[in-house]
Amino acid sequence: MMTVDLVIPMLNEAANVHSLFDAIDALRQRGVIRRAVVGDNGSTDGSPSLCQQRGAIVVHEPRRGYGGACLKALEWIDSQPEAPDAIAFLDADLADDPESLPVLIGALTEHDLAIGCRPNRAEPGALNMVQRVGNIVATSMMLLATGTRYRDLGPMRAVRRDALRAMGMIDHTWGWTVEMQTKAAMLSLRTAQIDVPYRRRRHGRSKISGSILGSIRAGWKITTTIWRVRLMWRADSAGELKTPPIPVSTRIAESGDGR
Ligand SMILES: Nc1nc2c(ncn2[C@@H]2O[C@H](COP(=O)(O)OP(=O)(O)OP(=O)(O)O)[C@@H](O)[C@H]2O)c(=O)[nH]1
Ligand SMILES: [Mg+2]
Repeated sequence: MMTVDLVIPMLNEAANVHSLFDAIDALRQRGVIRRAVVGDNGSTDGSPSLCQQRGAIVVHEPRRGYGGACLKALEWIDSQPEAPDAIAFLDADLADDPESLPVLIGALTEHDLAIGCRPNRAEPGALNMVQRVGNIVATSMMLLATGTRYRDLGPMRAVRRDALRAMGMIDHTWGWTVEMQTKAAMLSLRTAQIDVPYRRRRHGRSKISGSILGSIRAGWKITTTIWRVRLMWRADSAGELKTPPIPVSTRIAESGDGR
């Protein structure tokens, strides 16, 4: 069985912490994940201490940004004696169902990366028009840049530790998910795209898609990250690139209640 650590980037999510950790505790008890590591960016609503009370490791990244918080959590994991076999990523707002994680993690027996894809099973309103169009634009760009056809940039995902190491992730911003996917394509990693349920956030404030400015900023970061990685990154750590990339497989998640 794989040892999996869960990384949760979080900013001011106090209203979601208890429900989130109820779900995480259930996963921990079933041995799906070993521990949760929260990457915080100076939340002011008490969410870090709530997470600690619920048994999470909380690391603080002073520089604001989604990717930076993930990197800080990964740095902590790397500093620990027993490295995990894989890392899972989950947003804190419960828009993704943590109960989908076992399916994503299970896919790592045959894949290096498993991405939770939202569009097919999103409840009405969970992905707004800007997000849906943005998804199409970003996945089209990744197709153009790498030859790999992705269906989503969903934040919930699981990746084998060795694959993540080969990617040498650096993005501190909303470019995090596309950096991972563009590099996965350039490394010809085995990637599973698995449909997962997705719902509107019920509590707390949106930091990206809820505002026009946030969406524009994220869109800019996503676009520039795809091309920067494609044009400037060399997959040195994994040896030479194989072309064309292997096809990305598509599977339908069996779990989740369709929320
Ligand atoms: N550490 C850290 N976490 C962040 C930051 N911005 C957002 N987050 C977290 O990243 C996740 C995604 O942010 P959301 O606000 O849900 O963004 P979104 O999914 O576009 O918006 P919703 O439609 O409201 O879900 C959540 O867990 C946030 O708490 C940040 O700057 N730093
Ligand atoms: Mg969200």
